[in-house]
Amino acid sequence: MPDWKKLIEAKIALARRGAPPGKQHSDSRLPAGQTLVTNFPVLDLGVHPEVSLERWSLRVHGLVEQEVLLDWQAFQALPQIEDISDFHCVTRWSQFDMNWEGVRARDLLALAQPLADARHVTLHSYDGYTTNLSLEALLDDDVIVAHSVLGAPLSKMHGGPVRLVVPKRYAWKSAKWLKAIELHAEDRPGFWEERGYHNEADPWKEERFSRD
Ligand SMILES: Nc1nc2c(c(=O)[nH]1)N[C@H]1C(S)=C(S)[C@@H](COP(=O)(O)O)O[C@H]1N2
Ligand SMILES: [Mo]
Repeated sequence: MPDWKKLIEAKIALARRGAPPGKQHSDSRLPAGQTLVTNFPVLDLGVHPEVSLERWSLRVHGLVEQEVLLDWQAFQALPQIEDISDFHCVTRWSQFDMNWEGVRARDLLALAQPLADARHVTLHSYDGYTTNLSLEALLDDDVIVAHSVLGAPLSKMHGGPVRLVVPKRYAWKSAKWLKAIELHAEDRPGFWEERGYHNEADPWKEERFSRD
C-alpha cells in the first residue's frame, strides 16, 4: 500500500512552489527570454548581395565523395519540401509558423556523400558571412535550403535566392544568400562564433554567448 499522504503532500508542495526555474518554458512554444513578433525583422551585416538566378550556384565541397555544384535549374529539379517551423533570433524576437519551401539539407548532402571523417560544416554566403554547424545538426530533418517563405520567393533582404534554415538553432546559424556548404573533420567557428556567440546556439538552452 503506497503512502498516499506523503505522495499528496509532496504534490501539493510542488504545486505551491511552481515549476522550477528554467522549467517554465519547456512546455511553451516560446523559448526563455524571447518575445513573439509577426513582422519578420531583417538582421544581417548590412550588405544585401545581388545574386541573379543566372549567376547563382550552390556548392557542396570539402570532405565529400562527390563534389556538388548546382545551378538554379538543377536545384529546382531536386525533391522539394515544405516545412513549417518557428524562428528564434538571439536578439530576442521569435516568429511562429514560418512556412519554408525548398530542398531538405539532408537530401542535398546525400548527393555529395559525406566522407566518414566529415563531422562539421561551414556555411558560406554571398555577402562573405560564414557560420558553422555540426554535420549532425545540418542533417536534422527540419533543416531546409529554402527558396520561399510564407508563400512567396525569398526576398533579397531575407536571403534570396536561397538561404539555410535551422529551426533548432538561433537564427544566426540560418545563413542567408547561401553559396556553399563545406565539410570538414574539425569545427571551424564562423563570423559570430569567432566574436563570442555560442557555438551551439540552442534557443531552448539560451545558448546566446559563449562566456555567459
Ligand atoms: N549571409 C548572412 N546570413 C545571415 C546573416 C548575415 O549577416 N549574413 N545574419 C544572421 C542573423 S544574425 C540573423 S538573426 C538572421 C536573420 O534573418 P532575417 O534577416 O531573414 O530575419 O540571418 C542570419 N543569416
Ligand atoms: Mo542575429
